[in-house]
Amino acid sequence: MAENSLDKKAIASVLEEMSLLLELTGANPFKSRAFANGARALETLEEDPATLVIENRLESVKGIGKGIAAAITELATRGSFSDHEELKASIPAGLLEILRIPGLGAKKVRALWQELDVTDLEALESAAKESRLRALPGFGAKSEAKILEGIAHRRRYAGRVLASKAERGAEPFVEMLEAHPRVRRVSLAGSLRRRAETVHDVDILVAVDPEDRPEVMDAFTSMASVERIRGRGTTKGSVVTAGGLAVDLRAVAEEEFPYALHHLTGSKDHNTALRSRAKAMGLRMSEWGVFRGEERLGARDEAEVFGHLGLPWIPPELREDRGEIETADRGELPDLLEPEDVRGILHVHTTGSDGRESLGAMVDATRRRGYRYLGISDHSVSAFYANGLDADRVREQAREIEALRPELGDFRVFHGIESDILDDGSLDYDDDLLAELDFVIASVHSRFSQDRETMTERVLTAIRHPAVTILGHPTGRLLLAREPYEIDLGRVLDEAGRLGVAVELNANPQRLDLDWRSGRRAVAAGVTIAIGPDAHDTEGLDDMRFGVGIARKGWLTKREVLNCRTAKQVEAFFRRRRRGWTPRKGVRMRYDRDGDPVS
Ligand code: DGT
Ligand code: CA
Ligand code: ZN
Repeated sequence: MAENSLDKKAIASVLEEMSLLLELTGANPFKSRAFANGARALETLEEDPATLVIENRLESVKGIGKGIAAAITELATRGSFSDHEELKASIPAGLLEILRIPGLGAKKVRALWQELDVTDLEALESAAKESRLRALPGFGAKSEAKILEGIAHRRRYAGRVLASKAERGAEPFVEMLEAHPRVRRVSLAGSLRRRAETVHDVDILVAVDPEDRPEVMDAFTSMASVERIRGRGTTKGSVVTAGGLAVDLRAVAEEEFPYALHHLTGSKDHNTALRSRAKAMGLRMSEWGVFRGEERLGARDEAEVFGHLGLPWIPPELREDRGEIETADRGELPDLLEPEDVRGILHVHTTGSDGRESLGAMVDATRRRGYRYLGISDHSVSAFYANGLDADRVREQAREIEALRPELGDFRVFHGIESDILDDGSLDYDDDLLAELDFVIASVHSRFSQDRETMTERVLTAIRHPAVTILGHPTGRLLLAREPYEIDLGRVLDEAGRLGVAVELNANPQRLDLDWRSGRRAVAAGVTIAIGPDAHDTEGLDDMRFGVGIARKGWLTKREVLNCRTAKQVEAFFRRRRRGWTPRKGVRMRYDRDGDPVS
């Protein structure tokens, strides 16, 4: 098959969209339904559609007729379907956005479009606010309110993507530009360079001589992943990739590069703060330079830009106007942790629970990446949806780890568990079993909607259990999908600091929880941070770098991060927490703030 062929899921989603587009344009309903049926048929198909194409068996599948078979063939071989592309180009792009608002199907969106000329979210919003929607059949005051709510919700998330996704999308562009003979310098800028957790678009800056810019812009806009060109001049290009990612390119002269890079990296608030500083020093700062009167002060790199303002270079992660300029001025910027400072990994899952790879495979992959130790933490028994381990299987896993030991040399495997925090804050096993483990990550995986006081007490109770060494993903957020649960995080951090319980910075790109905004608060509370990939396969181990990025953004140094320590130090950290604790057999205890059991 061609290299840009699509898989089953991707083909099904094009068919699904085709069905919607047809309905939107008011085409024959049978035709639209045929595509919807085709999508459903594919979803339940056990075989790879590519095989069916090769063997010419598509039409023998129930729900796939001649026309749909042709569409699937085109998608499976070329990676696109011309009718779909034409149809999509023929309607306002905003209609597909509107379709994502809950309660608005193709029929209603078509009415909005045809009757009220509503073709994007802004127009929809004003029409709803001005009570103009209720003139249409099927719309009323209630649906107007619901639509406004839907728009607000989408706005909160819309147009933003996970940094991990943006990074993947940006990579081919940066690589191409780095290899391009006319490009003198390249850098990512914007929120991606600042290592934000979600980004609106990708900003890339290049230094290119004026006469070479058209050629570089051509190369940029004709990249394979570009689906749409939003704008194209000689100094600025803007495209959208097939994955829906917006990528902007700015071209400047080499001598402007350091200033442009600083400007384009932002954040806007940081830039504004820095400009006021310049002003107070009798200078003027813009994206083109720092000026004393008419004179432009040259700079070869960003360090010299900051130098003109009497400051050391401030790492991009910190440029959020959260005190970095004052701290830099005092010469007290933290020595941010580096990826190489991380010595080991805590928090991975295996096929024991819901992981996709065996314990042995996870150990091997961790060693091969140069780490010195690994902490296994499968799900606990209450997490039935994740195939959590019962007590017998925990002990079986302990024996499995024991059996690996002879081959490990000085690589350490810590045996832990990710224990659910139950409704009342108790853990998921009896105390004697917890005591057999090297470490325990306690995490909330259920009842997210408890009120703030209940949730806070629940988590405080959990971390007061002497077996608990790490509090997992402390706010439970899923970026762009689920808000954090209500919790008094400050109180939790203070208690974790007092107890010597580490707090996780979950490095999974959809979590990145602890939020970087809480990093300095955690340090002030004396909390140790454990950066954990929460890996469910070996590839997931590579998510560590997102965790490191957020740790840096949270002003953390290697001193505060548990897994920057040696295996021996980590072991001592685990042990210290349990000192003076006498676990009792066959009981599940809760503990008060003094560490005394409560029943
Ligand atoms: P994003 O794209 O929303 O994830 O966040 P950024 O920070 O990448 O924002 P973007 O792409 O709109 O602009 C890139 C940088 O350009 C931004 O971080 C700072 C600079 N910038 C943009 N607009 C302004 C402005 O109005 N004033 C100042 N001082 N800087 C700006
Ligand atoms: Ca941006
Ligand atoms: Zn978890």
